[in-house]
Order: sequence, then C-alpha cells, then structure tokens
Amino acid sequence: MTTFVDRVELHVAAGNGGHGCASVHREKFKPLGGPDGGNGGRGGDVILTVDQSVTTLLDYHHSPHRKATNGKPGEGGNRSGKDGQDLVLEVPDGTVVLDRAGNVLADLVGHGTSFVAAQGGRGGLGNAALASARRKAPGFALLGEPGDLHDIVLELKTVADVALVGYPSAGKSSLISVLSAAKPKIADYPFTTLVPNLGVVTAGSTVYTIADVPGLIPGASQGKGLGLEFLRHVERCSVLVHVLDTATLESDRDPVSDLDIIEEELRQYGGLDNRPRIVVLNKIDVPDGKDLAEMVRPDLEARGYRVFEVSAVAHMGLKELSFALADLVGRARAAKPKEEATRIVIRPKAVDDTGFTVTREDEGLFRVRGEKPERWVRQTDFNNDEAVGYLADRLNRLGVEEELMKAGARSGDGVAIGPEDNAVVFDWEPSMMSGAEMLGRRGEDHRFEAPRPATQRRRDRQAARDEASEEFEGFEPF
Ligand SMILES: Nc1nc2c(ncn2[C@@H]2O[C@H](COP(=O)(O)OP(=O)(O)OP(=O)(O)O)[C@@H](O)[C@H]2O)c(=O)[nH]1
Ligand SMILES: [Mg+2]
Repeated sequence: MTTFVDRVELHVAAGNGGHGCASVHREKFKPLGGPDGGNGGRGGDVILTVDQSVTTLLDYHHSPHRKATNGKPGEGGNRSGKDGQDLVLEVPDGTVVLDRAGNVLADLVGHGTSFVAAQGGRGGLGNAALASARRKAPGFALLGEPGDLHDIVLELKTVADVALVGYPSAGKSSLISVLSAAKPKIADYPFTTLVPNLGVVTAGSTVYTIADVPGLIPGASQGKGLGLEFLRHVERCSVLVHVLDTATLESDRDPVSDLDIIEEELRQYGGLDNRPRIVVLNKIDVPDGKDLAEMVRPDLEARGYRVFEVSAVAHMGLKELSFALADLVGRARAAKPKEEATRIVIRPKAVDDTGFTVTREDEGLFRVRGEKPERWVRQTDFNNDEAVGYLADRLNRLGVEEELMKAGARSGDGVAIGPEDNAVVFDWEPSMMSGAEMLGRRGEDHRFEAPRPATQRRRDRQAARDEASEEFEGFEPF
C-alpha cells in the first residue's frame, strides 16, 4: 500500500458568490417601502497551509477534488447572505505549488505559510445596495460570481538540514535509524528505500533533520534504478553526506569510485554544487571494511573532504559524526537570512483591473477584454432588462463604448465581452447598450446567428422597458 506520495494533481474549486436579492419592503399601510434586498455572501477560498505534522500528500492522492462552500444569497429585509467557508488544506512543509504547465505558483516553506489556491467569488449586490438618487427602486440585483476553478500540481520537496546520498545498501537508512528515532526499513537488498525517510537528530543543543533518498546508481540521471527523481528532496538541504560502503563485495566498486559516480550524478541533476559535503565511510565493524576505510581515507581527504569512519550497526563513530553535522547545520543556518516570524500568505498576483482592450476580430465582431467588464458581465442577470441596462451604464462609464467607436464599431455590430470560449455577445448600438441582448454563450457560435434588424431590436427593448416600468407603478419616492 502506498503511504507516501510526493506529487499529486489537485482540482480546487472555490465557492461561488451568493446572488444579491431584489426585494421590496412591505409594511401595513406602506406597501412599497423601497428596495430592501440584501447582498449575497462571498464564496469560500481554497487555501493551502503548511502543517509540519503532515508529511505526505497522500490525502490528496486519494481525494483530489476539493471545494469550498458557496456564499448564501441575500434576502429581503436587508439580510445579507452568509459568506461561504474557506476550505483549508494542510500540506507538508516544503510543498511546491505548480500550475499544469509546470510554472511555480508558490513554494510553501515554514509552518503556517499559506497560499490561496482558488479565490471565492464575490457575492452579488442586492437591490438595496444598488439604489441611488437616480435609480431609486432597482428591480434587479447582481448575480454572485463563480469561484475560481483550478487544476494545480503539488510537489513535495522535503525540508531537511542534512541529506544522505549514496549507492543502494550503503547503509543510509541504517544511519538515520541510529542517529534519530526514525525507524526506516533496512534490508540487505538494493532499493529498500523507495521514498525518502526523515529523522530528527539532537546533538548537544542543536536539533536538526536528516533525510535519505533512494539509492543512486551509475546512469541514475538517465533514469537507471529509481533515477534522480527523488533528488528533489535533497534540494533544500544545507549539508550533503556521502555514505560510502566499505564492505561491499562487488569487484568493480570501491569507496572512491563510488563517490566519483555519485558526484557525477549530482552534477547531472544540478543545483547542488554549493552544498558543503562530508564523507562517511560506513561498515567499519567489518574487518575488511576497516582496512579499506583506512586505505582510501588519505585519498578522500586529499580531495578536500572531511571523512568520518562509522558503523551504523556497531554504533561506532556516530557521536562525532552527529556533532560535526550539527556544527555544519548551525553555520548554514547562521548564514541564511532570518526567516520571517510572521506567517506568510501568498495570494495569486492581482490582475491589473484598471483597463480593458477592444480588438476587432472579424467583419462586424469586436472583442472586449478586461477584468472589470468581464466581471460585470458575470454579475448580470440577462433575464432582467433593468440589470442589463445597469450593465450598459457601467460599461459606458468605463469608456467601453467610446473605445468601440474609436475601433470602428458601427450600429448592429457584434460585441463580445470575455474570452473566446466564454463570452457574452451583444448587438451593439451606440449610447444605447441598454437592452443589449445575449446571443451566445459558452461555445455557441454567435456568428452564425443572424442579427435582427435594429428597428426590431429597438421595438423589443421598448416593450421590455414598458413591462419593467409597469411593475413599479405606484412606487413612492423614498
Ligand atoms: N556490517 C554492517 N552492515 C551494515 C551497516 N550499516 C548497514 N548495514 C547493512 O547494510 C544493508 C543495507 O542497509 P540499508 O540501511 O538498508 O542501506 P540503504 O543505503 O538505506 O539502502 P537502500 O535503501 O537500498 O538505498 C543492511 O543489511 C544493513 O544491515 C554497518 O555499519 N555494518
Ligand atoms: Mg534505505
């Protein structure tokens, strides 16, 4: 059974915003007391947060679809809808968040570090909030916006101070088991370790973490053995330890050439050159091992390595090793800039929402892109003529109409607001976008639809307006 997962694809859905409410206050003897529809609640965010007690992404492997709750709709009597609840997903320290194209969105290191992976939709304003001196009794409310939907990849890069690298069966897991309280699997066949092990070592007053990765063999960088994939778990370590086997019986191997081969694989992987390294000659409890260790020691020291002779099984040389590591870790920590004491919350970059663009796409088709116009379109209930009129007013005030005019749009041309696969298309009429009409949504090809003649459109709009105003007859100004 899998118990460790270090890469998952996760589908996160934030909550939708609740719709605003269109309602009219009613009281005895004062039947139409003015708009009192409340705002919809905000949809919940999906937030990733580092929890140091979590060590694997296994949970997300089993259930990769996660959704925050929706905001509740507003209600009459000026009651706002409740906000949706944020969904907090706990991830291991060192989780990297990527988009599907492999771009890094966030690198979550340190307990409590958070990342908003999907932002909840805004709630729609109710008609009470939409009332103004000019629009005293709006007969419409804004729709809640859909929450973000994202496919993301989580990749774990273990955060350890010290990483052990070496051939299979060199004794890496054995070392972790005697230096720390961790109890990784140990056996006399290669590739016992299939996933990294993590242990906590206390040496004097220094506490540090130590991790191993599955054994490396020549050609690992070409995918031999378990390949170099697991080396990402040593990327964050500050000290590298070469664990060399002095008791192997393979004729073509010896500690020095083992070291050269592992170094070559590390070089192929890249990015680890600046880590301080030490060499551990393991298994000196075996008589031949001790002899071999003594033989190769000068050679290794001549290459600039500090060399430790140990036996994981017979507990020899461990204290010296663990204090030397503590010293190196301490120096590395001192050299690092102080970590922020406060929790870091990383939010996706805010999109520039100040502007919009108008492009001519086709004969008689213009496209408007921009954060605001697109949001406003999402907030609009197209079954409500007044709501559509309000949208037109907002677009005009932003200057969309002016830009369309400059771009050469003429009465009757199509105007699409939004991306190609999810746009709302209007028949455009200068300074009269009210009564605009949606011709196609989501994949329908609006260009095949024959626009109605302008006169017909005008008549339809007038009819709709008459209908709408009838509803408000007898309204008292308030
Ligand atoms: N005699 C002796 N045997 C050891 C020593 N350290 C480890 N071994 C043995 O070597 C074998 C491999 O040990 P592991 O700790 O599983 O080696 P590893 O480097 O983690 O191997 P992989 O996980 O396969 O990469 C086991 O049979 C251990 O008992 C030692 O100091 N002396
Ligand atoms: Mg192992």
